[in-house]
Amino acid sequence: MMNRALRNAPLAAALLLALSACNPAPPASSAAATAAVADPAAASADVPAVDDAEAARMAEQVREATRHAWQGYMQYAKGHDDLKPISAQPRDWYPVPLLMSPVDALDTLLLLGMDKEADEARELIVSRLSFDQDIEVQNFEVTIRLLGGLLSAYQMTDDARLLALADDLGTRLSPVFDSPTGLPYTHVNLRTGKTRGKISNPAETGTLLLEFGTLAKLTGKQAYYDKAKRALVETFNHRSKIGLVGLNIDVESGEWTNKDASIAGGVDSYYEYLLKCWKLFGDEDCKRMWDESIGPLNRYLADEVRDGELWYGHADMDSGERTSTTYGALDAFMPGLLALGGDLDRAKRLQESNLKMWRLHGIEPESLDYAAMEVRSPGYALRPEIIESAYYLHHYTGDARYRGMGKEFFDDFVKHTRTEHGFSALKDVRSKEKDDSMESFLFAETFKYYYLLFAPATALDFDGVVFNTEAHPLRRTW
Ligand code: DMJ
Repeated sequence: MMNRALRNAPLAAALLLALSACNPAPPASSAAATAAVADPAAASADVPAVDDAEAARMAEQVREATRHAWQGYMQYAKGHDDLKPISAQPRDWYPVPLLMSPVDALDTLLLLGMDKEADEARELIVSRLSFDQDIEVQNFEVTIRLLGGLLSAYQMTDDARLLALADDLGTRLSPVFDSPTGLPYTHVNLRTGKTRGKISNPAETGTLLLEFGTLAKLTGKQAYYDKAKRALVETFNHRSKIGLVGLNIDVESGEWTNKDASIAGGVDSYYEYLLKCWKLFGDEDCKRMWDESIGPLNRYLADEVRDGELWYGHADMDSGERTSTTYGALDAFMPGLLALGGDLDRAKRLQESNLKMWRLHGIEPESLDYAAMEVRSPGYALRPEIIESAYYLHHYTGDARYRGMGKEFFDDFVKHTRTEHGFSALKDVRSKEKDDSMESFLFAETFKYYYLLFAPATALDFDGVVFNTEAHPLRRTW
């Protein structure tokens, strides 16, 4: 299938330029795997067969689904943050909407070649979005969704208004870094700069450098990079003697208030950014921190059950003792990160566990006890991580098995979550009872990763970009 974005969008043209200088050389094993591409026709028998023609049909189905959700948003929630997909009502995070869905969606609409919808999103953003608001926002979510989305959309369109919005937002968020440790407070008032929230977590303190660093490079304001890097380094510096971080940390004292170590929500993207900040900026400190962190993760959190099934559970950050055998939809990003880091063996094995988790009820739960194979938290929030991992593995191995998994995931996803006006989260994956929620990461991530999994490799210059944790591709132009 010809991707219209390749012909039309300035972004796509830019992405297709030779950007191989963007990333430091990939780890040897992933480079080797890329070269030794498996037979693309040889999908395993237990997942649907997806040849190139079927992949093209799937990519088209993803575009249709994206259009369906976008039209629902435009008809019933235009100018607000999100659409409630059952009641067809808008939902806002704060007293003033910050256009979460349009900002999260814009680069996806461009990549999918949906030019009319992309124009609608961009017009909403430039005409209605203002950060001069007397509202207190969560730094982490606003950074990964809005700052990340504005920056990637700017790089794709060259529309200077998007960079100006990003710069204004970066300035208004920056007071969060003014803590005694340099670890950011969780919330800030966009107009007054007043901060709040001293109990944070590694994901919130350590998932900022891709966005603030890119903003620094594009504006020449180095302070953005330095503040966010200090937050990442301080998170790393507070690791335990055995090299793990916990779940909650006091940003004023630097004391851990919850010592649960895992790759789950609250921690997940901290590890992601250690590796990706090296990939995007070539920052050797990030590489060193990643290299020192992945060993402890594999030593203390990786777990094998039954006949060699690989999972990642929870452990005490000081002793390394196992504290629980839970894993869920958020943890499912880990195969993708392992693949990006060059560990294809663990990546492949963990993605098989992801598939097993999905198949337990025909769609994945928020949390599962993998030892007992019992659901612990039954919701499904339309999350993207399991598809993200399939995409990375397909990229690095060329194995059609990962497109087969993707087809199974997508077919189940549509069957259980599609509504008249969009796609709804599930309250319970066992009963498939729907929840009236459609988070903006459906646009930013879930549809984007589905599309990229099925589209030709030329749809995006994978080696020329680094995805932030909200799947906004950031391109090294410096
Ligand atoms: C997204 O906002 C980001 O991927 C974040 O890192 C984790 N949660 C959601 C998607 O599940």
